[in-house]
Amino acid sequence: MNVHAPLAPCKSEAEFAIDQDWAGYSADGHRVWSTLYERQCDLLAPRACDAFLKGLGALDLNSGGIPEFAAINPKLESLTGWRVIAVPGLIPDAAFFDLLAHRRFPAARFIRDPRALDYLSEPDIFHDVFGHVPMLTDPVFADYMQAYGEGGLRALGLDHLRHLARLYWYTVEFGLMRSASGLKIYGAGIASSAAETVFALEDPSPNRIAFDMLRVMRTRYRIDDFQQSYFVIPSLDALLEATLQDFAPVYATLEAAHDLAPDAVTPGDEVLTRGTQAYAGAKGAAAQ
Ligand code: HBI
Ligand code: FE
Repeated sequence: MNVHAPLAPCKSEAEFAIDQDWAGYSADGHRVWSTLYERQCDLLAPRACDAFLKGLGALDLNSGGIPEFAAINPKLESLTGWRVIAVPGLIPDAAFFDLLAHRRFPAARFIRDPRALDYLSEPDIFHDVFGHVPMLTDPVFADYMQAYGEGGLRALGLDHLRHLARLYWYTVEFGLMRSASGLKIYGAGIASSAAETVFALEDPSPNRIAFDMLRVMRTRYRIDDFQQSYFVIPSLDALLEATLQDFAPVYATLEAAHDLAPDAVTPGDEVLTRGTQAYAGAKGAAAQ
């Protein structure tokens, strides 16, 4: 990818991009960002992967509270050709995949309420920008995200969207990675959550299982609480390589394979940690 090539026009950007309206943020909104930013930087320093920390250092995401996309995009584009665009909220899958395929990351522009720092009904700008954008400065992950978008566009016509969504969920959102100093975080859903940053690495409750493309695509996920299983990649290169394979045989196998529950452990798994599921059990009991 020649990062200096002009970005191809993208119809979904024309259709869904809105103005970030940075001048419209309140002092409270900027304060919420800075509070979340400082808390997560402390928690992630020993827990995030090198690519995330390097990306955070390369981008100035807290100079005056909420970052202005027009101010961070030149640096991001110079590193990997990616840019962040403001969108009204969750957009249709086809548009989402089209944006990723053109190295445009769609981000919400609203920030959460100061009275609900730890609860989100849908991704806000802190999740989308602090959680996702630092990894987009890494050339290998940047290629993975574009390959994911291209794969998503192909999957749309093949009725395999739910499998692609699981791949996104268990890597881009909730992925863990091996490192010389233990497991590290690269998933945005973890990196933007104070409690899950600690839970994902240190709590005995969840399973931690070596990443396998087919296994991840068969595994259902929770959207309303901490994950019951986390999948661990050996490296970003390995993740990219897994995505550049021909998916046809994977899809053929998926046709004949039944889905797996979020807490499942199967005989073929390389289990790093077999979780107690105590957290989910206690929550489940409480939910009755
Ligand atoms: N839209 N803005 C936005 N952000 C997302 O993360 C997003 C989306 N639409 C669809 C979507 N994610 C999911 O279907 C992905 O798992 C594919
Ligand atoms: Fe996200």
